[in-house]
Amino acid sequence: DIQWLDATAEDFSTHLNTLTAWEAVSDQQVLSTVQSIISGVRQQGDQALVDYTCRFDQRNLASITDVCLGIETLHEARQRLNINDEQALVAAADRVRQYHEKQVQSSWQYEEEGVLLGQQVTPMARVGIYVPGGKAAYPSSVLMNAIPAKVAGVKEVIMVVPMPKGVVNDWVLAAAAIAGVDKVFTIGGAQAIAALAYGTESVPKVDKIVGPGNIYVATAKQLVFGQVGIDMIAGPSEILVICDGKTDPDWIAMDLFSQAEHDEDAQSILISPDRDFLHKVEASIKRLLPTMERKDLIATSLANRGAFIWTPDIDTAVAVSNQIAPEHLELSVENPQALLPKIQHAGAIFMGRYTAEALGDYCAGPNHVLPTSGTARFSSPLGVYDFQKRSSLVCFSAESASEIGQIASTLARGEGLTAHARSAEYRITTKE
Ligand code: HSO
Ligand code: ZN
Repeated sequence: DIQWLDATAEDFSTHLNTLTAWEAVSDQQVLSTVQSIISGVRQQGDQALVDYTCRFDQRNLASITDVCLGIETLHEARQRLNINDEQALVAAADRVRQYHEKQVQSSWQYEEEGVLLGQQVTPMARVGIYVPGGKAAYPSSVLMNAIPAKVAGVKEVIMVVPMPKGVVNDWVLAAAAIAGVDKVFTIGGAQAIAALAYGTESVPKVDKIVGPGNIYVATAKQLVFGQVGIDMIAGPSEILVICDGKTDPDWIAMDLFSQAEHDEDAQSILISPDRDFLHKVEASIKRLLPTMERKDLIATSLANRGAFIWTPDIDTAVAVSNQIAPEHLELSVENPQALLPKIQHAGAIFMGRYTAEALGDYCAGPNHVLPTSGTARFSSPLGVYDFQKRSSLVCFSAESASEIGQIASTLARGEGLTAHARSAEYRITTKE
Protein backbone atom coordinates (compact mmCIF):
# COMPACT_ATOMS: atom_id res chain seq x y z
CA ASP A 1 0.00 0.00 0.00
CA ILE A 2 0.99 3.56 -0.60
CA GLN A 3 2.14 5.51 2.44
CA TRP A 4 0.37 8.61 3.74
CA LEU A 5 2.17 11.56 5.24
CA ASP A 6 0.83 14.64 6.94
CA ALA A 7 2.95 17.73 6.34
CA THR A 8 1.90 19.21 9.67
CA ALA A 9 3.08 16.18 11.64
CA GLU A 10 6.00 16.72 13.95
CA ASP A 11 8.14 14.00 12.41
CA PHE A 12 7.25 14.94 8.82
CA SER A 13 10.70 16.03 7.72
CA THR A 14 12.25 12.80 9.01
CA HIS A 15 9.69 10.81 7.01
CA LEU A 16 10.27 12.95 3.96
CA ASN A 17 14.02 12.37 4.14
CA THR A 18 13.58 8.61 4.38
CA LEU A 19 11.08 8.66 1.55
CA THR A 20 13.34 10.51 -0.86
CA ALA A 21 16.69 9.04 0.18
CA TRP A 22 18.47 7.52 -2.78
CA GLU A 23 22.00 6.43 -3.37
CA ALA A 24 23.42 4.49 -6.28
CA VAL A 25 25.79 2.09 -4.61
CA SER A 26 28.51 0.56 -6.69
CA ASP A 27 30.16 -1.92 -4.37
CA GLN A 28 33.75 -3.08 -4.47
CA GLN A 29 32.77 -6.08 -6.58
CA VAL A 30 31.24 -3.94 -9.31
CA LEU A 31 34.12 -1.48 -9.18
CA SER A 32 36.82 -4.08 -9.66
CA THR A 33 34.89 -5.84 -12.43
CA VAL A 34 34.50 -2.55 -14.26
CA GLN A 35 38.15 -1.63 -13.75
CA SER A 36 39.29 -4.90 -15.24
CA ILE A 37 36.94 -4.54 -18.22
CA ILE A 38 38.23 -1.05 -18.90
CA SER A 39 41.84 -2.15 -18.84
CA GLY A 40 40.95 -5.15 -21.00
CA VAL A 41 39.53 -2.86 -23.67
CA ARG A 42 42.47 -0.46 -23.40
CA GLN A 43 44.95 -3.28 -23.90
CA GLN A 44 43.16 -5.60 -26.35
CA GLY A 45 40.90 -3.14 -28.22
CA ASP A 46 38.48 -4.76 -30.66
CA GLN A 47 39.38 -8.28 -29.56
CA ALA A 48 38.34 -7.49 -25.98
CA LEU A 49 35.06 -6.03 -27.26
CA VAL A 50 34.34 -9.18 -29.23
CA ASP A 51 35.16 -11.42 -26.25
CA TYR A 52 33.15 -9.47 -23.68
CA THR A 53 30.19 -9.13 -26.04
CA CYS A 54 30.11 -12.87 -26.75
CA ARG A 55 30.33 -13.58 -23.04
CA PHE A 56 27.95 -10.97 -21.57
CA ASP A 57 25.44 -10.64 -24.40
CA GLN A 58 25.45 -14.30 -25.46
CA ARG A 59 26.42 -13.54 -28.99
CA ASN A 60 28.34 -15.47 -31.52
CA LEU A 61 30.66 -13.00 -33.18
CA ALA A 62 33.32 -13.80 -35.74
CA SER A 63 34.85 -10.33 -35.62
CA ILE A 64 34.25 -6.74 -34.66
CA THR A 65 32.56 -6.04 -37.99
CA ASP A 66 29.60 -8.07 -36.72
CA VAL A 67 28.81 -5.30 -34.25
CA CYS A 68 29.23 -2.29 -36.59
CA LEU A 69 26.01 -1.03 -38.13
CA GLY A 70 26.13 1.59 -40.86
CA ILE A 71 23.48 4.11 -41.84
CA GLU A 72 21.94 1.65 -44.36
CA THR A 73 21.13 -0.86 -41.62
CA LEU A 74 19.44 1.88 -39.60
CA HIS A 75 17.33 2.85 -42.58
CA GLU A 76 16.34 -0.73 -43.20
CA ALA A 77 15.09 -0.95 -39.62
CA ARG A 78 13.19 2.27 -40.18
CA GLN A 79 11.51 0.75 -43.22
CA ARG A 80 10.50 -2.34 -41.27
CA LEU A 81 8.44 -0.23 -38.83
CA ASN A 82 4.79 0.20 -39.69
CA ILE A 83 4.02 3.57 -41.19
CA ASN A 84 2.07 4.87 -38.20
CA ASP A 85 4.87 4.04 -35.75
CA GLU A 86 7.44 5.56 -38.03
CA GLN A 87 5.43 8.75 -38.43
CA ALA A 88 5.00 9.10 -34.68
CA LEU A 89 8.77 8.89 -34.26
CA VAL A 90 9.29 11.49 -36.97
CA ALA A 91 6.69 13.82 -35.44
CA ALA A 92 8.27 13.49 -32.00
CA ALA A 93 11.74 14.08 -33.43
CA ASP A 94 10.55 17.21 -35.26
CA ARG A 95 9.05 18.69 -32.10
CA VAL A 96 12.14 17.87 -30.05
CA ARG A 97 14.41 19.36 -32.72
CA GLN A 98 12.39 22.58 -32.93
CA TYR A 99 12.49 23.06 -29.19
CA HIS A 100 16.22 22.43 -28.99
CA GLU A 101 16.98 24.82 -31.83
CA LYS A 102 15.98 27.60 -29.43
CA GLN A 103 18.83 26.57 -27.15
CA VAL A 104 21.67 27.10 -29.59
CA GLN A 105 24.08 29.58 -28.07
CA SER A 106 25.89 31.90 -30.40
CA SER A 107 29.29 33.46 -30.31
CA TRP A 108 29.70 37.12 -29.32
CA GLN A 109 32.36 39.80 -29.35
CA TYR A 110 32.56 43.34 -28.06
CA GLU A 111 35.15 46.02 -28.29
CA GLU A 112 36.14 48.60 -25.74
CA GLU A 113 39.06 51.01 -25.99
CA GLY A 114 41.18 48.97 -28.33
CA VAL A 115 40.46 45.65 -26.68
CA LEU A 116 38.29 43.10 -28.36
CA LEU A 117 36.82 40.44 -26.11
CA GLY A 118 34.37 37.69 -26.73
CA GLN A 119 33.28 34.13 -26.61
CA GLN A 120 33.34 31.66 -29.50
CA VAL A 121 30.94 28.75 -29.27
CA THR A 122 31.88 25.47 -30.97
CA PRO A 123 30.33 22.03 -30.96
CA MET A 124 32.06 18.94 -29.67
CA ALA A 125 33.45 16.93 -32.55
CA ARG A 126 32.34 13.45 -31.60
CA VAL A 127 29.85 12.24 -29.03
CA GLY A 128 28.90 8.77 -27.80
CA ILE A 129 25.37 7.84 -26.81
CA TYR A 130 24.76 4.85 -24.59
CA VAL A 131 21.39 3.14 -25.04
CA PRO A 132 20.56 0.33 -22.61
CA GLY A 133 19.48 -3.02 -23.99
CA GLY A 134 16.50 -5.12 -23.03
CA LYS A 135 13.40 -3.53 -21.49
CA ALA A 136 14.89 -0.08 -21.01
CA ALA A 137 15.90 0.31 -24.67
CA TYR A 138 13.75 3.39 -25.23
CA PRO A 139 13.63 4.83 -28.73
CA SER A 140 12.43 8.09 -27.15
CA SER A 141 15.73 8.31 -25.25
CA VAL A 142 17.63 7.87 -28.51
CA LEU A 143 15.85 10.98 -29.82
CA MET A 144 16.36 12.92 -26.59
CA ASN A 145 20.11 12.26 -26.47
CA ALA A 146 21.00 12.43 -30.15
CA ILE A 147 18.92 15.39 -31.34
CA PRO A 148 20.47 18.04 -29.04
CA ALA A 149 23.92 16.84 -30.09
CA LYS A 150 23.03 17.14 -33.76
CA VAL A 151 21.41 20.55 -33.22
CA ALA A 152 24.60 21.69 -31.48
CA GLY A 153 26.49 20.75 -34.63
CA VAL A 154 28.25 17.59 -33.47
CA LYS A 155 29.65 15.99 -36.64
CA GLU A 156 29.74 12.43 -35.49
CA VAL A 157 27.23 10.89 -33.11
CA ILE A 158 28.09 7.31 -32.24
CA MET A 159 25.54 5.13 -30.54
CA VAL A 160 26.25 1.96 -28.59
CA VAL A 161 23.44 -0.42 -27.70
CA PRO A 162 23.80 -3.98 -26.49
CA MET A 163 21.93 -6.56 -28.50
CA PRO A 164 21.52 -9.54 -26.18
CA LYS A 165 21.42 -12.80 -28.18
CA GLY A 166 21.66 -10.73 -31.34
CA VAL A 167 18.03 -9.62 -31.21
CA VAL A 168 17.58 -6.38 -33.16
CA ASN A 169 15.36 -3.61 -31.81
CA ASP A 170 13.90 -1.94 -34.90
CA TRP A 171 12.38 0.91 -32.87
CA VAL A 172 15.75 1.88 -31.46
CA LEU A 173 17.57 1.65 -34.79
CA ALA A 174 14.80 3.58 -36.56
CA ALA A 175 14.95 6.31 -33.90
CA ALA A 176 18.71 6.48 -34.45
CA ALA A 177 18.17 6.92 -38.18
CA ILE A 178 15.59 9.66 -37.65
CA ALA A 179 17.72 11.48 -35.05
CA GLY A 180 20.69 11.48 -37.40
CA VAL A 181 22.99 9.09 -35.53
CA ASP A 182 26.04 8.43 -37.69
CA LYS A 183 27.20 5.03 -36.56
CA VAL A 184 26.00 2.26 -34.27
CA PHE A 185 27.91 -0.45 -32.45
CA THR A 186 25.85 -3.22 -30.90
CA ILE A 187 27.93 -3.42 -27.78
CA GLY A 188 27.02 -2.47 -24.23
CA GLY A 189 28.12 -2.48 -20.62
CA ALA A 190 31.39 -1.17 -19.25
CA GLN A 191 33.19 -2.44 -22.35
CA ALA A 192 31.20 -0.09 -24.59
CA ILE A 193 31.95 2.88 -22.33
CA ALA A 194 35.66 2.00 -22.31
CA ALA A 195 35.69 1.70 -26.11
CA LEU A 196 34.08 5.13 -26.53
CA ALA A 197 36.39 6.74 -23.97
CA TYR A 198 39.68 5.33 -25.21
CA GLY A 199 38.89 4.22 -28.74
CA THR A 200 39.75 0.87 -30.32
CA GLU A 201 40.80 -0.06 -33.86
CA SER A 202 37.13 0.20 -34.91
CA VAL A 203 35.37 2.32 -32.32
CA PRO A 204 36.37 5.97 -32.56
CA LYS A 205 37.26 7.76 -29.37
CA VAL A 206 34.63 10.33 -28.44
CA ASP A 207 34.74 13.61 -26.52
CA LYS A 208 31.68 13.04 -24.36
CA ILE A 209 29.45 10.11 -23.41
CA VAL A 210 25.77 10.56 -22.56
CA GLY A 211 22.87 8.23 -21.86
CA PRO A 212 21.60 6.06 -19.02
CA GLY A 213 22.73 2.57 -18.12
CA ASN A 214 22.89 -0.01 -15.38
CA ILE A 215 25.30 0.12 -12.46
CA TYR A 216 28.21 -1.24 -14.54
CA VAL A 217 27.68 1.45 -17.15
CA ALA A 218 27.29 4.19 -14.54
CA THR A 219 30.44 3.05 -12.74
CA ALA A 220 32.38 2.91 -16.01
CA LYS A 221 31.22 6.43 -16.89
CA GLN A 222 32.46 7.69 -13.54
CA LEU A 223 35.83 5.99 -14.06
CA VAL A 224 36.41 7.42 -17.54
CA PHE A 225 35.30 10.92 -16.53
CA GLY A 226 38.17 13.30 -17.19
CA GLN A 227 39.33 11.26 -20.15
CA VAL A 228 35.98 12.23 -21.69
CA GLY A 229 33.04 14.36 -20.57
CA ILE A 230 29.99 12.57 -19.19
CA ASP A 231 26.41 13.57 -18.44
CA MET A 232 24.88 13.17 -15.01
CA ILE A 233 24.35 9.71 -13.58
CA ALA A 234 20.60 9.17 -13.77
CA GLY A 235 18.72 7.83 -10.77
CA PRO A 236 15.27 6.20 -10.95
CA SER A 237 12.46 8.18 -12.56
CA GLU A 238 10.30 10.39 -10.32
CA ILE A 239 7.01 12.22 -10.54
CA LEU A 240 5.52 14.63 -8.06
CA VAL A 241 1.97 15.82 -8.63
CA ILE A 242 0.51 18.82 -6.84
CA CYS A 243 -3.26 18.77 -7.23
CA ASP A 244 -5.92 21.13 -5.93
CA GLY A 245 -8.38 18.21 -5.82
CA LYS A 246 -10.29 19.18 -8.93
CA THR A 247 -8.69 16.91 -11.53
CA ASP A 248 -10.20 13.52 -12.41
CA PRO A 249 -8.66 11.15 -9.83
CA ASP A 250 -8.19 8.47 -12.51
CA TRP A 251 -5.98 10.83 -14.49
CA ILE A 252 -3.79 11.46 -11.47
CA ALA A 253 -3.62 7.76 -10.60
CA MET A 254 -2.44 7.00 -14.13
CA ASP A 255 0.12 9.82 -14.05
CA LEU A 256 1.54 8.27 -10.87
CA PHE A 257 1.56 4.83 -12.54
CA SER A 258 3.33 6.24 -15.57
CA GLN A 259 6.58 6.78 -13.73
CA ALA A 260 6.05 3.93 -11.27
CA GLU A 261 6.10 1.51 -14.21
CA HIS A 262 9.70 2.43 -15.08
CA ASP A 263 11.25 0.39 -12.29
CA GLU A 264 10.93 -0.79 -8.72
CA ASP A 265 12.80 2.20 -7.35
CA ALA A 266 10.84 4.80 -9.29
CA GLN A 267 9.11 7.39 -7.14
CA SER A 268 5.54 8.69 -7.45
CA ILE A 269 4.29 11.30 -5.00
CA LEU A 270 0.94 13.11 -4.85
CA ILE A 271 0.52 16.22 -2.72
CA SER A 272 -2.87 17.81 -2.11
CA PRO A 273 -4.61 19.98 0.45
CA ASP A 274 -7.80 17.99 -0.21
CA ARG A 275 -7.96 14.83 1.93
CA ASP A 276 -11.10 13.52 0.21
CA PHE A 277 -9.37 13.82 -3.10
CA LEU A 278 -6.41 11.78 -1.85
CA HIS A 279 -8.88 9.06 -0.84
CA LYS A 280 -10.46 9.19 -4.29
CA VAL A 281 -7.07 8.78 -5.99
CA GLU A 282 -6.35 5.87 -3.67
CA ALA A 283 -9.61 4.26 -4.80
CA SER A 284 -8.68 4.89 -8.44
CA ILE A 285 -5.34 3.23 -7.87
CA LYS A 286 -7.02 0.15 -6.38
CA ARG A 287 -9.42 -0.09 -9.28
CA LEU A 288 -6.99 0.64 -12.10
CA LEU A 289 -3.94 -1.26 -10.91
CA PRO A 290 -5.26 -4.73 -11.80
CA THR A 291 -5.84 -3.51 -15.36
CA MET A 292 -2.20 -2.56 -15.85
CA GLU A 293 0.21 -4.65 -17.85
CA ARG A 294 3.01 -3.85 -15.45
CA LYS A 295 0.86 -4.13 -12.31
CA ASP A 296 3.49 -5.94 -10.23
CA LEU A 297 6.17 -3.42 -11.03
CA ILE A 298 3.84 -0.50 -10.34
CA ALA A 299 2.61 -2.00 -7.07
CA THR A 300 6.18 -2.56 -5.94
CA SER A 301 7.39 0.93 -6.67
CA LEU A 302 4.29 2.55 -5.16
CA ALA A 303 4.75 0.49 -1.99
CA ASN A 304 8.51 1.08 -1.92
CA ARG A 305 8.76 4.74 -2.64
CA GLY A 306 5.28 6.13 -3.37
CA ALA A 307 3.48 8.57 -1.08
CA PHE A 308 0.39 10.71 -0.58
CA ILE A 309 1.16 13.90 1.26
CA TRP A 310 -1.54 16.05 2.77
CA THR A 311 -0.70 19.72 3.24
CA PRO A 312 -2.91 22.43 4.76
CA ASP A 313 -2.73 24.50 1.56
CA ILE A 314 -1.21 24.72 -1.91
CA ASP A 315 1.65 26.94 -0.80
CA THR A 316 2.78 24.30 1.67
CA ALA A 317 2.50 21.73 -1.14
CA VAL A 318 4.88 23.87 -3.21
CA ALA A 319 7.26 24.20 -0.26
CA VAL A 320 7.37 20.42 0.17
CA SER A 321 7.95 20.00 -3.55
CA ASN A 322 10.82 22.48 -3.43
CA GLN A 323 12.36 20.44 -0.67
CA ILE A 324 12.16 17.31 -2.81
CA ALA A 325 13.35 19.01 -6.04
CA PRO A 326 11.58 16.42 -8.21
CA GLU A 327 12.59 15.33 -11.68
CA HIS A 328 9.04 15.87 -12.97
CA LEU A 329 6.54 18.20 -11.33
CA GLU A 330 2.90 18.26 -12.41
CA LEU A 331 0.89 21.30 -11.36
CA SER A 332 -2.59 19.90 -11.70
CA VAL A 333 -4.33 23.09 -10.61
CA GLU A 334 -6.58 25.76 -12.07
CA ASN A 335 -3.93 28.43 -12.50
CA PRO A 336 -0.46 26.91 -12.77
CA GLN A 337 1.09 30.22 -13.89
CA ALA A 338 0.36 31.65 -10.45
CA LEU A 339 2.37 28.88 -8.79
CA LEU A 340 5.31 29.07 -11.18
CA PRO A 341 7.22 31.89 -9.45
CA LYS A 342 7.19 29.86 -6.25
CA ILE A 343 8.74 26.75 -7.82
CA GLN A 344 12.43 26.75 -7.03
CA HIS A 345 13.64 23.29 -7.98
CA ALA A 346 12.24 20.87 -10.57
CA GLY A 347 13.69 19.20 -13.66
CA ALA A 348 10.57 19.84 -15.72
CA ILE A 349 7.29 21.49 -14.82
CA PHE A 350 4.05 20.26 -16.39
CA MET A 351 1.38 22.89 -16.13
CA GLY A 352 -2.35 22.34 -15.83
CA ARG A 353 -4.72 19.40 -15.74
CA TYR A 354 -4.26 18.40 -19.36
CA THR A 355 -0.50 18.24 -19.33
CA ALA A 356 0.36 14.63 -18.60
CA GLU A 357 4.00 14.08 -17.86
CA ALA A 358 3.96 11.30 -20.44
CA LEU A 359 3.68 13.92 -23.18
CA GLY A 360 7.00 15.30 -22.04
CA ASP A 361 8.54 11.83 -22.07
CA TYR A 362 7.84 11.46 -25.76
CA CYS A 363 6.90 14.39 -27.86
CA ALA A 364 6.19 17.72 -26.17
CA GLY A 365 9.58 19.05 -27.24
CA PRO A 366 11.72 19.55 -24.12
CA ASN A 367 14.23 16.91 -23.17
CA HIS A 368 13.23 13.94 -21.03
CA VAL A 369 16.76 13.51 -19.68
CA LEU A 370 16.33 15.40 -16.43
CA PRO A 371 18.04 15.77 -13.07
CA THR A 372 16.84 13.11 -10.61
CA SER A 373 17.18 12.45 -6.87
CA GLY A 374 17.07 16.09 -5.83
CA THR A 375 19.85 17.15 -8.20
CA ALA A 376 17.45 19.66 -9.77
CA ARG A 377 18.76 21.89 -6.96
CA PHE A 378 21.91 22.40 -9.02
CA SER A 379 21.44 20.91 -12.47
CA SER A 380 19.29 21.20 -15.57
CA PRO A 381 17.75 19.10 -18.33
CA LEU A 382 20.06 17.72 -21.01
CA GLY A 383 20.24 20.20 -23.85
CA VAL A 384 22.19 21.68 -26.72
CA TYR A 385 24.38 23.40 -24.10
CA ASP A 386 25.77 20.03 -23.12
CA PHE A 387 27.27 19.56 -26.57
CA GLN A 388 28.65 23.04 -27.07
CA LYS A 389 31.72 24.55 -25.51
CA ARG A 390 33.11 28.04 -25.33
CA SER A 391 36.47 29.54 -26.19
CA SER A 392 37.33 32.96 -24.80
CA LEU A 393 38.50 35.55 -27.30
CA VAL A 394 41.05 38.26 -26.56
CA CYS A 395 42.60 40.78 -28.97
CA PHE A 396 44.67 43.84 -27.94
CA SER A 397 45.84 46.68 -30.13
CA ALA A 398 49.39 47.97 -29.73
CA GLU A 399 48.19 50.81 -27.53
CA SER A 400 45.91 48.74 -25.34
CA ALA A 401 48.60 46.04 -24.93
CA SER A 402 50.93 48.73 -23.70
CA GLU A 403 48.42 50.13 -21.29
CA ILE A 404 46.85 47.00 -19.81
CA GLY A 405 50.27 45.30 -19.88
CA GLN A 406 51.20 47.43 -16.86
CA ILE A 407 48.61 45.67 -14.75
CA ALA A 408 49.76 42.24 -15.90
CA SER A 409 53.37 43.12 -15.26
CA THR A 410 52.65 44.32 -11.75
CA LEU A 411 50.58 41.28 -10.83
CA ALA A 412 53.13 38.90 -12.40
CA ARG A 413 55.95 40.41 -10.34
CA GLY A 414 53.72 40.07 -7.30
CA GLU A 415 53.48 36.35 -8.01
CA GLY A 416 57.21 36.12 -8.64
CA LEU A 417 56.64 35.03 -12.25
CA THR A 418 59.11 37.16 -14.16
CA ALA A 419 58.68 35.52 -17.56
CA HIS A 420 55.02 36.51 -17.41
CA ALA A 421 56.02 40.02 -16.41
CA ARG A 422 58.61 40.44 -19.16
CA SER A 423 56.30 38.96 -21.77
CA ALA A 424 53.83 41.73 -20.98
CA GLU A 425 56.55 44.35 -20.64
CA TYR A 426 57.93 43.75 -24.16
CA ARG A 427 54.66 45.20 -25.40
CA ILE A 428 54.81 48.28 -23.22
CA THR A 429 55.94 51.37 -25.07
CA THR A 430 56.91 54.44 -23.17
CA LYS A 431 55.54 57.61 -24.68
CA GLU A 432 57.72 60.72 -24.85
N1 HSO B 1 10.37 9.24 -17.80
C1 HSO B 1 11.67 8.86 -18.30
C2 HSO B 1 11.79 8.87 -19.77
C3 HSO B 1 10.94 7.91 -20.51
N2 HSO B 1 9.67 7.64 -20.26
C4 HSO B 1 11.26 7.17 -21.60
C5 HSO B 1 9.21 6.81 -21.16
N3 HSO B 1 10.19 6.49 -21.97
C6 HSO B 1 12.70 9.86 -17.81
O1 HSO B 1 12.55 10.16 -16.50
ZN1 ZN C 1 8.67 7.99 -18.36
